[in-house]
Amino acid sequence: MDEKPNERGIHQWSDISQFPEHLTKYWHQRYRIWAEYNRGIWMTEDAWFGVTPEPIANKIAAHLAESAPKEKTIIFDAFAGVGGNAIAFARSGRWEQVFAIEKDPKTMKCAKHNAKIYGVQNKIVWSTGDCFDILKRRFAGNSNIIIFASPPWGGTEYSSEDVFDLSKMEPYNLEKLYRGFSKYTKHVVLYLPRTSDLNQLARYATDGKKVEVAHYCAKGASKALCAYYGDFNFDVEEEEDGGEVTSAQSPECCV
Ligand code: MGP
Repeated sequence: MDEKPNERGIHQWSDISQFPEHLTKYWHQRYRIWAEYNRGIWMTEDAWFGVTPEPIANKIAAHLAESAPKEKTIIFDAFAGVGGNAIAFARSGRWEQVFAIEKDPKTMKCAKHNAKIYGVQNKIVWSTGDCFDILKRRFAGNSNIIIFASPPWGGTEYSSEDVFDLSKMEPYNLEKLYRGFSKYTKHVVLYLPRTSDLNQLARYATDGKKVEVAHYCAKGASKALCAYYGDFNFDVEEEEDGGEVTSAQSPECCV
């Protein structure tokens, strides 16, 4: 795709010599992050560590497609970033509507462009703004929605502690996220650090219900986890897809 970004802060890096040095490790992962990277993916600097790598985004989309109650037809990606998850949701074909919300207009431009590369730009409803405001304006009283959120974790320092304290996550901690989203639906999926404190996650389980936590792994190591709140049915047989992404549920956090 030939379209070039013409705005400061939006990049289409095609050569390591122009690439920010502090992000070099992500340059080497670029084809694992975007299989179609060479077709002209647009990125911001921060997007390199926040975007969900494509095989993981596809795996999460497949899990959601299989496990969400059939009557739920709308998926709301609260922090769409440069589009990784929303593109995967749209490509899964499971949803009548995929909403992608992003606060930063430049990041949003990247997401729309990247969705065009994957042929799904028109299958996504895009909104630039604060996800909590948009939920309030458009989704009060809507019962068909599943909320997926891959929030900022406060930068790349999240792995400096053995256990990540979700009460300290910036700018939105677990309390703010869960309380903010659960006003609209009990089906809330959070993409969080692999080292997240599972006891903190378990505190938000509704009485007598489990919280399913799945680790999403690449090359044998967890990259991140998803906490699934609500009635997701994971009792279905998982198909072996032969890919390099695996997931493992963590029964120890079920309550
Ligand atoms: P990472 O820890 O920055 O890189 O991100 P890496 O190389 O996988 O880790 P290392 O320890 O093996 O060197 C791992 C994954 O976490 C990324 O691919 C993103 O999907 C996710 N991720 C990282 N950060 C800092 C964020 C964030 O702030 N928000 C979200 N939603 N995801 C993040």
